[in-house]
This record gives sequence, structure tokens and C-alpha cells, in this order.
Amino acid sequence: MHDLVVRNISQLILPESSFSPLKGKEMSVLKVKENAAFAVKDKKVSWIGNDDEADSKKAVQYIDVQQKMVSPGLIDPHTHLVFGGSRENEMPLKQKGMSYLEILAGGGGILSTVDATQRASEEELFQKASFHLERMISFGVTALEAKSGYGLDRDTEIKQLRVIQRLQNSFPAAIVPTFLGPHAIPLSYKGREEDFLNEMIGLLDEISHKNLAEFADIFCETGVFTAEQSRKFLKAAKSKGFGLKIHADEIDSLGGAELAAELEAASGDHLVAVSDKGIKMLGDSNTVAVLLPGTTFYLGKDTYAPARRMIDNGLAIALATDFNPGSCVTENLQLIMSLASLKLNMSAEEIWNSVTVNAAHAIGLNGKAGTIEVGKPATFVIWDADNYHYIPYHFGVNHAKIVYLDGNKIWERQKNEKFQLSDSR
Ligand code: IZC
Ligand code: ZN
Repeated sequence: MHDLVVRNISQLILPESSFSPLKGKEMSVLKVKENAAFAVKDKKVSWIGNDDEADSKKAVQYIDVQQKMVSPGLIDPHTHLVFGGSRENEMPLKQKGMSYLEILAGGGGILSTVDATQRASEEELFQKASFHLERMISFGVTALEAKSGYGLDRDTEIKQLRVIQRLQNSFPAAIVPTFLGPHAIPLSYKGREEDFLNEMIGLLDEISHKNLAEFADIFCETGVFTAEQSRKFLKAAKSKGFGLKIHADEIDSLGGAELAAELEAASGDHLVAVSDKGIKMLGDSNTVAVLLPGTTFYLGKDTYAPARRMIDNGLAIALATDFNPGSCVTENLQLIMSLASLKLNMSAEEIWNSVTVNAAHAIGLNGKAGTIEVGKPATFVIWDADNYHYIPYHFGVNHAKIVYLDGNKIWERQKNEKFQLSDSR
């Protein structure tokens, strides 16, 4: 007796978990079962088959999805979910031509969010992050990564990581925490950058002992941290058991991609300005290239990460929102899928693999999330679309209809309220 049978599925999207991420050409293969059905028992997928076999499956509940598609829950492997304040004040500065790094160098940007995050209470940060997280889940995201990095001091970094821990315990989603202490250099440390870096390295033990983060990350960028400083921080983190991530080659090419491959990081993220050598080294590694086309769009730039060249060179790609209050203010991973189609020239098959199995690899959840497989968690999305090409095609809106985590319905679109037409027509 199954708990649930989901049937009459036009397309069931079935990426499979594997020891390493899908690389290069492998990304263009997406397993899709038409006229499918599957069953759930004890939070796990218990059967997958053809719809005409569903009649013979005994279950407590049946859902007829009426020829809509079903996919695994989406995974967003790069977010800055927890922060105070907002930065709409930067819009006119951007319109006047001020760049992201110029705003940061003037004490704005990340540093203004640091100020607001330091001033916010843990409860305020929790409430605010809850609001954004609920919205992510409504877009079909059931697993995500969340970074600290708006503290730049011990107490605020720990406060942010505790908020992430509280979110893990309060919400039906898998949340993977990352310590991003070296996200910017406080103005008070100008000229003493190495001291600041050492302070952040000094926090690794406490964070590890308190089990507050699985990954460590650093912003390797002009005016922030050099490749050498990044190597020092990431090596220290690796020796203490952290998985590694790196904000690499987002604006300038500093060798971040090479460093990610050299240190066997789980992911190198951004990579808009990646060098040929960086591409080659990532291709020879199992480090996932996490691409964030929403950020390129939101920074108003025309040059996107060279996704096609990466795929030709055998890289594994995942896609993420980069949700943050400065360089990409959206919780909508479906919008990122559209940008990947339009701006990265990725195929629909590559895109779906990038927000499921490969995203799982980027945050250490391979085998635990991103697939619909017998014996694995029954975590899936019923879409308001009958085929998987439709989601990147129809952009900027939410196509998720019902979201399930571990066999439980966690979100459902409210029935459309009918417009009240006036009588005076
Ligand atoms: O708040 O601007 N790029 N970090 C590196 C960010 C963007 C987040 C922010
Ligand atoms: Zn980021």
C-alpha cells in the first residue's frame, strides 16, 4: 500500500544521481518519461512507471495532474539569504554609471548591508529571511545554499549563521550553510587587510565546533581579496574539514577558477571573466561551475559567463539566483532558467540538469536531492506546464503549482481569485 500515487503526468523529469556531476555533453541528456506515474511511501519514491499501470497500484491518495509535467524540486546552490536592509538607494547611482565595485569602494554596496545586518536583531533577520525563503519555496525550490558574509565581525557572522540554522529547523527545505566571512574588507581595516583575513580564519574553529557551516567561501575580486589571500583562507578552511566555494572571476579575472580547481572546491561561482586556463583546469576537475546570469543582467552588463565554451570544454555547470540585496535581487530561480536560455545559450536539457543534479553536487547534496528515483526522497514540483521547454520560455512568472518535500505538500498556489468586473461597463 503506497501513501500516494501521482498520475496522468505528461512529462516526468528524471535526472539521475551519480557519483560525479554531469560534465560537458553529458549535460544535454535529460531523461524524460511521458504519460508517467509514480508512487510515494514513507517519504520516499516507491514506484515509477507508466500511467496505465497506476490503476493497479493501491494507495491512500491519488493525484491526477491532468497532463502536467512533474520535476524534482529545484535546487538553488548560491544565495545570500540572510541580510538586513535593502539597497534601492543604489539604483540612481547605477544609472549615473557608478559601477558595483565603485559603490563598494565608497563604503556602500556590501558594506551598507553589513551595517544594516549588524544593527538588526537575530529575530528581525529571521523574520526577513523567512519571507524571502517562503517565496523561494513557492518558486519550486526545495534545497538551497545560504551564506553568511554580512557580519565581517565575529558576533554578526555567528548571528547570521544561527539564523540559517533556525531556518533549517523551521522550514520544509534543505538549507546548506556557508561561512562567507571574507566577503568584503571593513573600512576600518584599510591597509590591514591581512589582519582582517586572519580574524576570519580565526573564526573557522568556532564555526566548525558549533556545526554552523558546511562550506567556506571568499570573494576573490579586485579591491576585495586577491587570489593569494583566497588560497590562504580556503586552505585553512579545507584543513578544518569545510567544503570549499569561491566567488571567482565575477568582474575581473584574478585566477579564482584556477584556484577552485586546484583546491578541489565543490564549486567556483560567477566565472564571467574566467581565463582559458581556468576553463581548462575546471574541465579536468569535478568542481562545479555555478553560473549566475541574473547577476550579470542586474549589474547591467552585456557579457555573460561563457557557458557554451565551458560545456565544449567538459565543465559541469549549475545555475543559481545569487539572491542578495545588491547584485541580484530575485528569489525566482525560474527566471534564472530563462536567462540561461536567452543569455547563456543553454538548451532546456542542460538547464534542467543545472538546477537539479548538478546543483546538488555544488552543495554536497548529490544522492540526497535533485532527482526522482525509487528509494530517494519524494521531493517534487507539479508544474502549470505540460512540457519542460515551457518553463525557461515563459519568463518572469511562477509556473510552480504544487511543491512536495519528503512526500508532504509544502506549498500550493492559491486558486485564482476571480476579477470583480464592475457593472457599469
Ligand atoms: O551584497 O553585493 N557579489 N557579493 C559578491 C555580492 C555580490 C552580494 C552583495
Ligand atoms: Zn554571491
